[in-house]
Amino acid sequence: NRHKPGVLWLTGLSGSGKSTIAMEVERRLFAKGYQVFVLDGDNVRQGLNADLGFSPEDRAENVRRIGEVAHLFAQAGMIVIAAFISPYRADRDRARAASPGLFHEIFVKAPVEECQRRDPKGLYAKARQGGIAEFTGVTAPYEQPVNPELEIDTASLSIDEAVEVVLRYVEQDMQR
Ligand code: GGZ
Repeated sequence: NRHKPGVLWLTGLSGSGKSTIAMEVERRLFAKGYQVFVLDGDNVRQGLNADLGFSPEDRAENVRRIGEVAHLFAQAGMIVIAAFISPYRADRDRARAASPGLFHEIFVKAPVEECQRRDPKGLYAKARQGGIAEFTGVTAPYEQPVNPELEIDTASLSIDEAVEVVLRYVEQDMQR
């Protein structure tokens, strides 16, 4: 294949659109013959990281393991799309260091007020009522990326437009 391997690391709040964008980018790249695979909470927190919760320490370990797994996939020649809140800058920087030269940080940006309005799983409401401890954006911090390779404002872009931005990036920056 003509594409380079790499890790597209999507970071952002719950409800920002990370997983939706990741799945659609995967579908579109796969249709073009790319070797691509999504890592997200659904396939990682159920299995590999089923022992981890949401304390700062557990999130750090969650992101550390995902960073290592993403690097293994990239070594196998794949484009990995990792979609995790990954709220701590230091944890993301460690994931970057695990995939030297292969890491692309994509900030999926939406104000917390917008994510609360969307609240597709009712988690923000539950968190505000005290039903979820340490919920990102409510009772736990989110540290915005400083110099991400890409920033996608999902409050002003549709999902389709956001997907196009990522596809354009892959076509411009990840070709051999
Ligand atoms: C944040 C939580 C929490 C807490 C459960 N804080 O929107 P979702 O439901 O489907 O995605 C969120 C997911 C976050 O897991 P990550 O592995 O991406 O987090 S991190 O990178 O910070 O380790 C949310 C759900 O898990 N969830 N409890 N307290 N999100």
